[in-house]
Amino acid sequence: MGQALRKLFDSFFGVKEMRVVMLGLDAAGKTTILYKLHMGEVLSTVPTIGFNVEKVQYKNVVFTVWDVGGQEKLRPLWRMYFSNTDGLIYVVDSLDRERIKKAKQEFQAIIRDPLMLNSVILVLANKQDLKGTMSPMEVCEGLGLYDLRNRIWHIQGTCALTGDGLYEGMDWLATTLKRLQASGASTSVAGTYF
Ligand SMILES: Nc1nc2c(ncn2[C@@H]2O[C@H](COP(=O)(O)OP(=O)(O)OP(=O)(O)O)[C@@H](O)[C@H]2O)c(=O)[nH]1
Ligand SMILES: [Mg+2]
Repeated sequence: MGQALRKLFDSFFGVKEMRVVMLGLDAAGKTTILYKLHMGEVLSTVPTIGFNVEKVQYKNVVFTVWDVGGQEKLRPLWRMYFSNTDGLIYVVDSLDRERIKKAKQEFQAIIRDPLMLNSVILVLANKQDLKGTMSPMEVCEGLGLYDLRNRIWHIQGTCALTGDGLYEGMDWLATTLKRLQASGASTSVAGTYF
């Protein structure tokens, strides 16, 4: 189908395209999540140097998801992916209590960046299958989500290996972005979590 015809077809059926950037410390599970969403499979991953990008369709929203490597030396490059971003997916390894402060510091720097002020925020408290993990509520406290003002955010517990919670998270993102687009509003409500 030609590009113009595809656009007409998509707008007729209400298909929206959204750009999402997925960030988080190294080994949080970002690449595993991307391919679980894209292919429905768990691929064996190596630490990402650079980025992966895939289209993920959920209901009538097509997300272009950028998954960017989270190693310390790569984090200064995150900013390169901030422009025109509708949503941030921030992935946390919920077992990694030692680095929750670091995860908070990086998270707060991202969301305060001028290019990210209008992005809605989905936090995935990943690896919920492991024993001794922080609950989504603990991750919420750890990142300082409760203190955010004038931002739209949501936290979701996930297990990338089984896919648990991933579709609930994408559902929130799709519904929220569509609602915002329809109202032409910018971000100005408090968060939700479960
Ligand atoms: N038990 C468990 N392991 C997971 C889960 N998600 C990811 N992993 C494992 O965590 C490790 C790191 O996953 P990646 O997806 O490569 O992590 P990443 O966030 O992309 O890391 P970088 O590319 O270095 O930023 C892999 O061994 C995954 O199999 C999960 O929900 N539960
Ligand atoms: Mg990766």
